[in-house]
Amino acid sequence: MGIEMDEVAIQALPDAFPFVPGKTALVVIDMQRDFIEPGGFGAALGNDVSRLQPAIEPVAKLLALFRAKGWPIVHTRESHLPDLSDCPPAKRKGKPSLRIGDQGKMGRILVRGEPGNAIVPACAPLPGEIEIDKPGKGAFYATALGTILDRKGITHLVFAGVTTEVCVQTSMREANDRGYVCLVVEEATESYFPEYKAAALSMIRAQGGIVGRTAKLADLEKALA
Ligand code: C5J
Repeated sequence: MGIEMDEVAIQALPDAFPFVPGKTALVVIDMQRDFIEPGGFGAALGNDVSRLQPAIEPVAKLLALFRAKGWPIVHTRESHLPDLSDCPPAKRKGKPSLRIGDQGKMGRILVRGEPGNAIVPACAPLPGEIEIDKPGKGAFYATALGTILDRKGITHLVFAGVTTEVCVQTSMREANDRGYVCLVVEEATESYFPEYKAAALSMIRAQGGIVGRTAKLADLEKALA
């Protein structure tokens, strides 16, 4: 059972995020070796994977905070079945040095169960935490996430993970459409492109927080201490 507190207003942009203990889950998107370490999918697409590494420590801090309170945690992995039956042909198009399903330095690229598909050790799930393997960018598409959150009575989501403008933003938009009140923690998300991270955070907070809010990790930690 988590520690119950009254609703807490977290300083955020464009306005305060109403954190409701017992109804708020942390969703950590795709902190996988395939995106963050050399030799995986991110690198095969020509990206400088070192750019994602600054998110590791803030994500670990968020995990520690939620674990200390006993609040729900969701980890996602972008992954495909070994026979790629859940990978649309369009997703294997383009000219990366390695395509989804090809053999890379950390096993088959973006394939479920391969070493590269695992979450980096500093952010690894603990027993009892929710793990979602997702074939798409969004965490709700073709997964049981919505059903699991409904059963737990979750109405508010705090997002972290990589990459800001792809899987984090897509998942947050899916959540927003489903009625969840959403927050993304700024230091706990990264992009291969700093300008895209800045733009994604700016889009999220635009128009009165049209899909959610953004907050600094320190403001979350201070308010929830
Ligand atoms: C990408 C992701 N960038 N997790 N996936 O393909 O953002």
